[in-house]
Amino acid sequence: MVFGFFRRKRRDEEPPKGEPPSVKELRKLLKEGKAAEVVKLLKDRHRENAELTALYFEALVEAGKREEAEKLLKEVGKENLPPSAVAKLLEEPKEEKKESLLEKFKRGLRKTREWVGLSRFFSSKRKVDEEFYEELEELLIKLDLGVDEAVSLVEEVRKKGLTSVEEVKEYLKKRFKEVLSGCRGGLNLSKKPSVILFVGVNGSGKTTSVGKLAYKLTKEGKKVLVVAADTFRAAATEQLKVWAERAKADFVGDGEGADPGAVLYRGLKKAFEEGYDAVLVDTAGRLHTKEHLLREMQKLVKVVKKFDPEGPSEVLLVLDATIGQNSINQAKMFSSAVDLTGIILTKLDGTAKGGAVIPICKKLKLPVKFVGVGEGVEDLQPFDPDKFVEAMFD
Ligand SMILES: Nc1nc2c(ncn2[C@@H]2O[C@H](COP(=O)(O)OP(=O)(O)OP(=O)(O)O)[C@@H](O)[C@H]2O)c(=O)[nH]1
Ligand SMILES: [Mg+2]
Repeated sequence: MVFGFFRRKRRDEEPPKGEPPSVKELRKLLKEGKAAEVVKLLKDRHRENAELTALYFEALVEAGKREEAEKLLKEVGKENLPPSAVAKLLEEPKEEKKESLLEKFKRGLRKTREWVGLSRFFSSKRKVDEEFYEELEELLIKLDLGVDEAVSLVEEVRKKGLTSVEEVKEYLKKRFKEVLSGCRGGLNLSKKPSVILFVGVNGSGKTTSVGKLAYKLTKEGKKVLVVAADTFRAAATEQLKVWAERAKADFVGDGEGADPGAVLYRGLKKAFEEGYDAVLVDTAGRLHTKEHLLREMQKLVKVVKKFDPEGPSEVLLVLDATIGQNSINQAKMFSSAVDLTGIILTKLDGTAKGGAVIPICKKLKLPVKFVGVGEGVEDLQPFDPDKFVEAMFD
């Protein structure tokens, strides 16, 4: 009843029916931060005249109703809308909607879950019999766990004599978490500046990962320099520059055909003289030959050693998760030339081979420092084995 009273009281305060709030009143509401209310009030009225349309647009932007604001912008054109509100709409990063780490992994591993049918398999009410074990083995192979690994894991489960599907699921989760916990590892940023080289074959996601990491670090308040030591591919420098701008990081690059060692030298000189916290170095993914590429990486490490005799703080191998277990060969190739300190596994969102993390982790014995779960600036996430496994199954 009390509720009814207040409702009635509020209604009494509103302007009498038939007299909609004036532009002045609506502006006042907007100023008071009641954008959502203005949106409601103008929902059916904003086409009446240009002033109301402009006001409605402002309210949509303020209320964070991006999609509707974008639609209106397209419909009426920016010349008919308040420039400050248009600027605000265009400026705001699209992915403001905050996702938790688990949600990000879940989104990233959607294909792994759906294509491989993990959640379907484990949610079914079925008996744990021979047929079940056979299917489980197939499933694990599809996950790109590797045939040997899949067979031995199923053997292990069989020996446990588990009787329900739920128990098997929990057992596998536990085992996956155990394996992956050995690959946990944070970024080493103990030096000032910490020099981080990104290496990997072409298309694996180096440049994108440099950009995302730069964004993450500048957001944490760090002074970040991005260096374009991929001078082989046309447009590589330009691509990285765009990322650096997006990340609000400083940038050093000379463009196509420059000597990558010289670019890196210039970048490091600046970073050591001007007190940067981190230097992120993008490198080429393809040169004339594989030998040439590996020698190039060695040269870059030597340049870093001129500034820091201990060498780079991190040499991160960027691997494309869609190639699954094949990445193990790539890792062997790069580690024959330089000392890798960790892995960034990209494109987890685009693959059903999310399970490949397990053999990669087991065989390479390198920490997985980050995983890429999309092309957005915030789609690089620290690798959390427990959350990762949960996201894989649920
Ligand atoms: N879906 C998805 N796409 C990604 C991810 N990371 C990178 N990409 C895409 O993969 C493509 C290649 O990424 P780049 O960062 O240019 O790869 P690179 O290793 O720098 O390639 P090169 O410069 O040719 O050696 C781009 O289209 C990226 O947008 C990710 O985590 N998820
Ligand atoms: Mg690149």
